[in-house]
Amino acid sequence: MQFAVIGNPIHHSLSPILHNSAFKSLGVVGFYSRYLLENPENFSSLKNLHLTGANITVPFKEIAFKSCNEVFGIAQEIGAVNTLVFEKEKILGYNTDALGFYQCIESLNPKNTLIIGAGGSAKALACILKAKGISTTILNRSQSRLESFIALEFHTATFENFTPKECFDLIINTTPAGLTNDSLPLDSTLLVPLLDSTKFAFDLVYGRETPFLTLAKSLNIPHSDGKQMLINQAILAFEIFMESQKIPINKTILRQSMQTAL
Ligand code: DHK
Repeated sequence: MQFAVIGNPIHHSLSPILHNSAFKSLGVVGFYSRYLLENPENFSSLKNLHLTGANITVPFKEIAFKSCNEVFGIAQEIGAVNTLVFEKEKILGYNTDALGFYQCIESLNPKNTLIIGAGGSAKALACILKAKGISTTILNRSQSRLESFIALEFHTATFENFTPKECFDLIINTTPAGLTNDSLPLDSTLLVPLLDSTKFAFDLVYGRETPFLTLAKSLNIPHSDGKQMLINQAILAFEIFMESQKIPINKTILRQSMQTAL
């Protein structure tokens, strides 16, 4: 069985380490690699790779959604998938980012959250938070990207018109600010008071401390990067892959293996 994570760029992805470690620990014969897809128009050509399943990352989660014959669970509302199963005639789509994220913050029991950014990841987080009954506000630079959140009845604001009337239990940065540069996702005059009054700061970026997390740290706010979310979504995706092939697995071994792989 061959699997891959597909995106552009893709060289940074840690998914092969996670999944190949699970194959080894479970004694399942399978191999997971990275695949750089340069042109989104070639998305349908992925069928020719004869993969059993795949994970999809930036910027193809929405186009992957559209290429599916069937989409399951919360992915239907999100409009983006990160996990595909290739059947003979069909592509099945799932979103494990949403639950993978929620598992990270569940124990914090937040009543309200602020999401910075309005891309595909923000949508996944917003939808699962809503499904769990947690009030969520989306804050973004431009109005245009907020429209799909407004259609789903989220509270939204642009950086320009945001006047916070409440403290947020949890603030999440979903923008790539700090991934390839040293910028904050939001001007510090707005961000500092927001972070200073929150209970927890979460950044989806993993592998480096972003200025957003450095700021949270300097304000003594508990915080976390995106590493645990990456592990959680991979565990959930691996379970889907194995279920699709009717291969029973020991979930404790799977969890231990991925948890210690990075
Ligand atoms: C990144 C994501 O956002 C996930 O949705 C994919 C991946 C895997 C990565 O390998 O970086 O499933």
